[in-house]
Formats: sequence, structure tokens, C-alpha cells
Amino acid sequence: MVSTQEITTRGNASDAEAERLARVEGAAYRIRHHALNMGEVQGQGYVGQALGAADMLAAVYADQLRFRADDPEWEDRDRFLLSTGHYAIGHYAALAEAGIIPVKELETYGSDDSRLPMSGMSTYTPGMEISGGSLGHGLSIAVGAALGLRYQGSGSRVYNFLSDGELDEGSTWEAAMGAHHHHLGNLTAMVDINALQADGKTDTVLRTEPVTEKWQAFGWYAQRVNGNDVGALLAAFDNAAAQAAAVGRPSVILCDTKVGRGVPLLEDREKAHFMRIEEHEWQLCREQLTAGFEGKAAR
Ligand SMILES: Cc1ncc(C[n+]2csc(CCOP(=O)(O)OP(=O)(O)O)c2C)c(N)n1
Ligand SMILES: [Mg+2]
Repeated sequence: MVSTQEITTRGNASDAEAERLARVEGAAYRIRHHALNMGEVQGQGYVGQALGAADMLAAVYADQLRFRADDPEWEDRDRFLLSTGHYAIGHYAALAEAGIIPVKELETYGSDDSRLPMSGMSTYTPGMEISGGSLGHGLSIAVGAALGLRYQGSGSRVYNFLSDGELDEGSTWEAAMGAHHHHLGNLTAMVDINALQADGKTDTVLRTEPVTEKWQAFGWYAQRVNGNDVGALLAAFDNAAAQAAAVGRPSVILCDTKVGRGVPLLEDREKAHFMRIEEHEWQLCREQLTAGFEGKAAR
């Protein structure tokens, strides 16, 4: 028999989970909105990636990462390393959502003298830990950071955001081996598997599948999820945390995402790597995004 006390506890737990889910989904919606506004400043850009990865970024910034918005260099912060400099537009949107940079500043995206250049640079932007334009180096830096933090006795975690294109790079796999060798339980990698690269579809550029088995073979705790399902992402982070605490293994969350997610007009666009969006389309994109979000909330 289940006691009243247990039912109340379970009820509270599910209320807390529902609140957690709504918080992260709300953050993802605003990240998408900011990304569209920034894209409009330039009329084009890596908007499709930002929309596709918004749920991953929201799960990190609204749920996982320990940081102080008013002190981005706080020593005890967790580190979020963006490998893919061209995803900066999505990262800036997440930094604004997290309160690390002002929302108003997003208007300067890609302009002369802006702190928000089109490719992410650590010297320009608060909260941007590395300059990631040269692909395939982020995981190596993350391994060094995780190792260094452990030597210092720090409890901070390191998160590395990679793209599926970065799995073409040998350096990514060298770093993966190093992380396992050093038992880096304080390291979590997230890979945006949007099935796309600059030169075309990932499976036509270089076949990297079966991806999950590869990470497992390199000694990582690997999970593959729908990266546009916030509930699945949060569950994967919870599993990864339990795993890290139990055996000190690095974890990777392999996230299948859809380029342009949340804006039907952009979801099936050709030349999605660097999207050109016409002047009259931006408002329509925002309306589609809001309609989708409100429709979901009403269900
Ligand atoms: C070392 C290196 N090689 C090539 C490039 C050129 N480049 C820029 S973006 C990109 C595509 C990489 O794949 P991915 O990040 O999965 O592309 P997306 O999903 O954004 O289309 C390439 C090859 C680069 N920036 N760095
Ligand atoms: Mg890709």
C-alpha cells in the first residue's frame, strides 16, 4: 500500500519536474527568438543551427550550468566550451537568456566594434570560454580544462558542445581517448547531430555512424537522444550525472536535432548551413515560432 506521505512526495516531485521542463522549454523559446532577431541584423547566417540547438543550449544554461551572471569569470563556475565558432549566434542568445550579456546588446551582432562577432571569440565576449572557429579542437581544450580543474581540487564541471562535423576530425577522437584514460567524470560532451555540414549531408561528407558505439568503444558513457525533446535531454543529463558520480567516466550526449527547428518555414530549406532569409520572412519566422510555442503550451 502507498502511504499518503509517499503520494504527496511523489506529487511534489512531479510538480518540480513539470516546473523544470517548463522553465527549460521557455528558455529554449526565447533563445530561438533572440537568434531570429540577431539573424535579421545580418539578413543571413547560421540561424538554422541556432534554432536546432536551442533546446540543448537551454538545458545547459537553464538547468545544468553553475555560473554567476554578474561575474562570468567566477572561479567556481562550470565551464561551457563551444567548439563550433559558427554556432556563436545560438550561444549569444543563450548568454542573453542567462543574463550574462544584455538582451539589448544582441542588436549589435556581427557589427563593427561589437562584442558579438559572427564567429565566437573568447577575448570579445563575456561567457565565451574559447575561440572555436577552427573545428575539432574544443574537446582537447575541454580535456585539459577538466584535468586542470581536478588537479586544483575544483568541483566545477566542463561541458563541451560539438557539432557532428567535428566527428570528422581525428583530434576529437584523440581527446576522447585522453578523457577516458584520465577518468574525467567531470566532463560532459554534447554533440549536435543535425546530419548537416558545410559541404552537404553528414553521411555524404564522411560516414561517422554508428556514433554511439564509437563513443562507447572509446570508454565513454554514451546516450543518444532526440535533441529537440527537452524532457529527454534533462533525463540524459540526470543519467550522466549519476554515472559520473558512480564510476568517474566522461559522458557524451548525442543529440539528434533538426536544423531550423521551431520555425516550419526554415525547417526544410536548401543551403541550410548558411541561410539567407528574405527581409519579409523574418516576422513570419517569429510568428511561426510563437504560434508553435503557444500551441504546445496550451496542450
Ligand atoms: C578545421 C576546420 N576545417 C574546416 C572548417 C570550415 N567549416 C566551417 S563550418 C564547417 C562545417 C562543419 O560541420 P558542422 O559543424 O556539423 O556543420 P553545420 O551543422 O553547422 O552545417 C566547416 C567544414 C573549419 N572551420 N575548421
Ligand atoms: Mg552539423
